[in-house]
Amino acid sequence: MTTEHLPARIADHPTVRKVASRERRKPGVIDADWLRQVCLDAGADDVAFASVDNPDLASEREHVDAALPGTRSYISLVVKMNRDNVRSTARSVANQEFHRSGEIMNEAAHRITRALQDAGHRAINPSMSFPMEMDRFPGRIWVVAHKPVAVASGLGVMGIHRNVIHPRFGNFILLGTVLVDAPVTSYGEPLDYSPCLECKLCVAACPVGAIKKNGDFDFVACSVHNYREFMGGFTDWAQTIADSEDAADFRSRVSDSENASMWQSLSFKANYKAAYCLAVCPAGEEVIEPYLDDRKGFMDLVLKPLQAKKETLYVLPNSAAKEHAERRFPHKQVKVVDSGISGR
Ligand code: B12
Ligand code: SF4
Repeated sequence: MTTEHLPARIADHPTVRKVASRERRKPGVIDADWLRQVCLDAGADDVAFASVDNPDLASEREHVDAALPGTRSYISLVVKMNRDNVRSTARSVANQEFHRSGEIMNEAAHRITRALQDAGHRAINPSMSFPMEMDRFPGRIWVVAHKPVAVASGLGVMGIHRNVIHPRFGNFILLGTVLVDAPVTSYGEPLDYSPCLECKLCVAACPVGAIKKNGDFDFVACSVHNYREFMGGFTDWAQTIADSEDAADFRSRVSDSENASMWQSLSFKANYKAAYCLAVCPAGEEVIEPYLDDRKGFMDLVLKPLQAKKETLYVLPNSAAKEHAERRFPHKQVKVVDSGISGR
């Protein structure tokens, strides 16, 4: 490296002299086999790549280019979850599984980004889920949508419940995406079939009817219940404090258990109220056998305990979710709440 064009003060600096004297690496196209091994060694259970020029991912481009100007490739990552943890009626068990698998994903993505940086590339690892860009809330708060990237890379297809189903691991996966500034020698192709069996167990399991038989998804119903202790639900809880006349009035509106649960979400990590759609899904080569052997037995073991669980379901007033919850699950308490989001 020549330093004649630099001012003497910079050219003579010890760092500059050291760097100028060493051989310069010019990072180019990334070898797909090398990168795949880096990702597996970092803790991913599967990986595939997509180009930013992929037309299926056109809607992601402006977002990833804002986060990492000059993004050329997506590295799509899969981390497996332990199935029976996700299926458990003990919410703490299932939530611990989501949180721990998410940490594994974030750690793997961080290691991959470091390996790419050490190889001379610019790369970032947006989070698996939270933290997100809350200054944009309630708009698009995520930096990159992991699902369409995974689908375009060939790691799976979205089932009726709109989660990506991996052909082997089923839907017991979390997704991640690393963005990098270079092309990769080969990119994945979408699968030529969907692992979804269209069995509709996810439709039967969702306590607030968010998943429709035709594949429509009522994301407001899902987020009002499942995300009760996240953004909008937290705001509604805070509003209830503000609206209460005194402690007795507040405690008549919010139970001790609900307050303790909110404390737990704020102190540890936010708790999902359900994820039953993932829990019951029998799709995927590693998952399907018990369902094929005995479909009724599978439902008794996996679907029925979640349907039978006594719990509180959170719904908006006059919503389809309220009607569904009261009709299908009369043994569950249905609580009408505010979305905590202006205009909704
Ligand atoms: C926003 C979001 C949600 C929202 C909306 C879900 C959705 N379908 O988009 C809510 C809060 C409801 C949600 C719930 C859950 N999520 Co989520 N979620 C995301 C997030 C941040 C972006 C999703 C996305 O790409 N949406 C856009 C497009 C691609 O999704 P879509 O299905 O095609 O379209 C829907 C949305 O656009 C939605 N919609 C339309 N307008 C708007 C506006 C706003 C403001 C919102 C929020 C949504 C929304 O309605 C469309 C119709 O279905 C990703 C993390 C990430 N950074 O990618 C995780 C992610 C999709 N979630 C995940 C999981 C696991 C869940 C839950 C199981 C959480 C839990 N543990 O209980 C549930 C499952 C609900 C379900 N059946 O989909 C995983 C899915 C893994 C997989 N196998 O595919 C992801 C990829 C996180 C991860 N890193 O693994 N999630
Ligand atoms: S539960 Fe059945 S219908 Fe729902 S996504 Fe899984 S395989 Fe498809």
